Amino acid sequence: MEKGLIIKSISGEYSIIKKNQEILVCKPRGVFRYKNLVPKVGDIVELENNTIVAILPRKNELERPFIANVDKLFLVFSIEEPTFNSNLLDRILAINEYRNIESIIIVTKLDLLTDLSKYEHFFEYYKKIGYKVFFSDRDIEIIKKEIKDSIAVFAGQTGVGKTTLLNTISGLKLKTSEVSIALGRGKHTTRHVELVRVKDGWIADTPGFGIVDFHEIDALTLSHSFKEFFKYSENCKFSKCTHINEPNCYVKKMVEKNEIISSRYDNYKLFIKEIEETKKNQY
Ligand SMILES: Nc1nc2c(ncn2[C@@H]2O[C@H](COP(=O)(O)OP(=O)(O)O)[C@@H](O)[C@H]2O)c(=O)[nH]1
Ligand SMILES: [Mg+2]
Ligand SMILES: [Zn+2]
Repeated sequence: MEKGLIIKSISGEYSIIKKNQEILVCKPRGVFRYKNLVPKVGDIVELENNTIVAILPRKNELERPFIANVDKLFLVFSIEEPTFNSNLLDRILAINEYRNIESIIIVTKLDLLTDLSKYEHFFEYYKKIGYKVFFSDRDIEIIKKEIKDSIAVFAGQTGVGKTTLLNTISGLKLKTSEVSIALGRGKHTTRHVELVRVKDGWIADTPGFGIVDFHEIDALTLSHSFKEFFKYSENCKFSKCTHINEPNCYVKKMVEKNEIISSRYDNYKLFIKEIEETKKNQY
């Protein structure tokens, strides 16, 4: 049976690259529609006479962007234009921990700042707790290496510089947006997803971060989705400590000792509140 990787989908037609690098445009077998099976970019599929006859089991899948088998999610954040938002960063990191998808942070537009020291200290913390952090002005080669042999996705707010980065990395000349337009209203956010070849890997440029609320996540799960909190929680008095009001909480102690960066604990408390509010509204 022939196999291939879906690299693009346009209105029900899929571009599929085979092992021999040949690219075919195929449709799924009619029965897929009855089974409610929709092939996604990133899927490995089986082909018969230019028709998709089976989708191989997925390692993971996302709804927004509509993509499967993501190895690495690059979270692209600019320092300015748009202004860096730590709430959004901690939110997406936690959601990806929950979804079991590797997050890699890329920071752009450092040239818009004169004093970087505050941010360097801040991002050192994320490195310390186990995330890779790259800067677009100096780490292009490392980013390329990360993409090798992977399906990677660039996610981030409009205007942070995703397409600019993709062009630098791939040598393509995809259209970037003016900051004023990118940050303004009226720019359509497309759901179109396409994998672009970079060295021996694939990368998709996508608008936004997809799901950014905690509708599936409860307080305890959230506490486990903050990597370092989970590690420290071994030393909390209660095994199901959510690090809010419980006595003898080791996480709170680490916040007091500045071992945990305070912005991250503050964001955590806001998320816990958000989860509790959602729960209240459900009853
Ligand atoms: N100053 C500065 N501007 C940048 C940088 N990267 C991208 N831009 C600009 O930011 C705007 C939006 O970039 P774009 O790549 O379209 O962002 P996207 O919406 O995330 O794809 C464009 O005007 C880019 O030229 C950077 O590192 N520094
Ligand atoms: Mg773009
Ligand atoms: Zn605790």
